Amino acid sequence: MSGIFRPGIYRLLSSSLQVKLTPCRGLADIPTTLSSLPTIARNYVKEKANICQPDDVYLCDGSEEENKRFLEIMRRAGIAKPLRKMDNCWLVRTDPADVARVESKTVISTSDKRETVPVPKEGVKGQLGNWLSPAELENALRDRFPGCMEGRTMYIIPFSMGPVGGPISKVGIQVTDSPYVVASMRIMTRMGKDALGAIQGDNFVKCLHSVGLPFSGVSKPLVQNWPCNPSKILISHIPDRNEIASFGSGYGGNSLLGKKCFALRLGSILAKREGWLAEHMLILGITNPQGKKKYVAAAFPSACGKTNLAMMQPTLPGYKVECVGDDIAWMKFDSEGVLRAINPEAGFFGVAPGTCSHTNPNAMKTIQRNTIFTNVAETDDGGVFWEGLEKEVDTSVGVTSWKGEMWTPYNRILAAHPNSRFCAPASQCPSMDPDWESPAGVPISAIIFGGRRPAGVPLVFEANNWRHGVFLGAAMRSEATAAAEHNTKVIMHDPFAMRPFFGYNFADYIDHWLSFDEKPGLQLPKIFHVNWFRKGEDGKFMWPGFGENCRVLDWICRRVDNEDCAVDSPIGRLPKPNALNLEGLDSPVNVDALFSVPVDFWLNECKELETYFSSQLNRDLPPPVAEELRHLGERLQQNA
Ligand code: GTP
Ligand code: SPV
Ligand code: MN
Repeated sequence: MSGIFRPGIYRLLSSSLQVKLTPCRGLADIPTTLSSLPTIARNYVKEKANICQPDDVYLCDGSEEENKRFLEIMRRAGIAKPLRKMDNCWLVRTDPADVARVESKTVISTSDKRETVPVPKEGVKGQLGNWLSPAELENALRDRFPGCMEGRTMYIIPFSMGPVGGPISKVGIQVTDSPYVVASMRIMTRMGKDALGAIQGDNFVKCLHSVGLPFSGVSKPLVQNWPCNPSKILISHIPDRNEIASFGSGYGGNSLLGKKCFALRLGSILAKREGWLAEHMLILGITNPQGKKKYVAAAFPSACGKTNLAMMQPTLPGYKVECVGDDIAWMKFDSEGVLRAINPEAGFFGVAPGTCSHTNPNAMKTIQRNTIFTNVAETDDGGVFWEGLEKEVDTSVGVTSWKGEMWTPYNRILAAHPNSRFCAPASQCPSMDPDWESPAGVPISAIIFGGRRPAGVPLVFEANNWRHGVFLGAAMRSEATAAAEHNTKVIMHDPFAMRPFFGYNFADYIDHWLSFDEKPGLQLPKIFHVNWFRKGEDGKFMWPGFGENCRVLDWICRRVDNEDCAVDSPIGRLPKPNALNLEGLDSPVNVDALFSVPVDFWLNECKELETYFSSQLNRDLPPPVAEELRHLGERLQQNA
């Protein structure tokens, strides 16, 4: 490939591999060496530097001191602003054209298309991932990366997903030209020297990222000082080479490549190959007043409540909820047949709006220091603000919106972008589980699926068995949110909360989940479905949610212990009357309405699922799922 690109920068190819950083970039006189990189890693970095033509190359050690320098560089460049009211907290505002994941520009490239996406019915556009042929991808990369880092520094980030050296953990190297990405990766992953020590041979995932705007290519002023190249965004995955290449966006899931790209898309492929699960799930531990503790994992689509549930402060007296992870779970059955889960991340990249001391006190405590805020509003006294903080922030001091406009409670503009985020170290969360960094993971007793369903779907129900539970995952639907580029309020299919994150053909993914049913000796977790978002005729949520969700977790744990507190319904097992502990609720809930299973609604849901499966998966649909759908229809007919 090298012949295609401009010749490499000589310093990189010099025998000593000493790279001196240019003073104008702010890292004056700090020599860095690539010789500590193992050969394959070094060759990868050299190859990418050759292509991208950065001014400098800098290998990150992950130290506190280094981090300070990066933040200072960003401050001087006007990319990040210190929030003086808080402790080492920073505000970053992006170009409004770069505020969320871009699913339409996210692709996976394999030689066999069917390996990556199901074949939809003729004339139907597939919604389960975007495939690109290797030749098309090569053209797309060649059109973007050559020279793209001109005038910038290329940072090399060795990182580990999961505790360094753990049996379930994996390592990666990300090269990027964004100091924002470096500072964020330092929070979200175990980054630096230790991770570098775990890189051997080609055991690492290769991640290339560029904001896609060479210095000399900047012809007009940057919007909010945020370099990006929205019209050329491409987030690509090459499973056969364990490679990721992302161009044009600096935002979250597009640029922090350890997260969705590695831990979910490539992760799910590795998981399938090696017999484990890489899922878009939170992990939490719940202890009841008798001191009995259980861990559960829950998959909700983006911006549907994972972080809030993971950090919840239970309202029921005597209960304790502790957080292992808020977004991603890597889970493996151990030699005893117990499903063990780790959180591969080290930080939270959480939705800011809606977060407040009432809904998520643990998050509020977590984000008071060492936190990077993106696209939130700023108060004149150096604090942060967003929708949901009206009662606890003094806005009379003046508020500047995420776009830099003057905000007042009356001028009808948004203070924060709906997908604005905080990026904070997990270790700062007061409710972290003592075992959250246990390399072997925590034992999972229940798996929960859920989504935003304004109508028809009860607060909680239990799957009849593993196979039915897999069907529930495949049948997940949810109102769209601001986490990606979709219009809100549309009810979208989001199977397993993984629709944007499947690394391979969804039909094979279902088969993988089903396969655990046939393996002897596994202690399969019970599977549940929850919905915090059912609305009444008044348009208001029927369930108070947040800390009150512990009542649902309590019922789930009692079912795991086989307590006789459930009753059959056509869609699965519902709590028996009075089985859900509602004692001490602030205001009464309409239990009948919250748990009703309207037959017409569900018959319609069956029809919708039938259309979805047959149009999207067509002949790839695993027969057990088709059968579960048929059985659901039959049970509903018997109740009609
Ligand atoms: P990603 O980080 O995008 O994966 O999102 P997430 O699944 O972690 O969602 P998060 O917990 O950040 O919640 C998203 C939004 O839903 C926030 O505005 C929350 O305030 C709101 N939310 C979370 N839990 C509940 C709940 O139990 N009830 C209600 N009504 N809203 C909730
Ligand atoms: C999600 O969208 O599910 C997120 C945020 O967790 S991002 O990191 O941008 O993907
Ligand atoms: Mn998420």
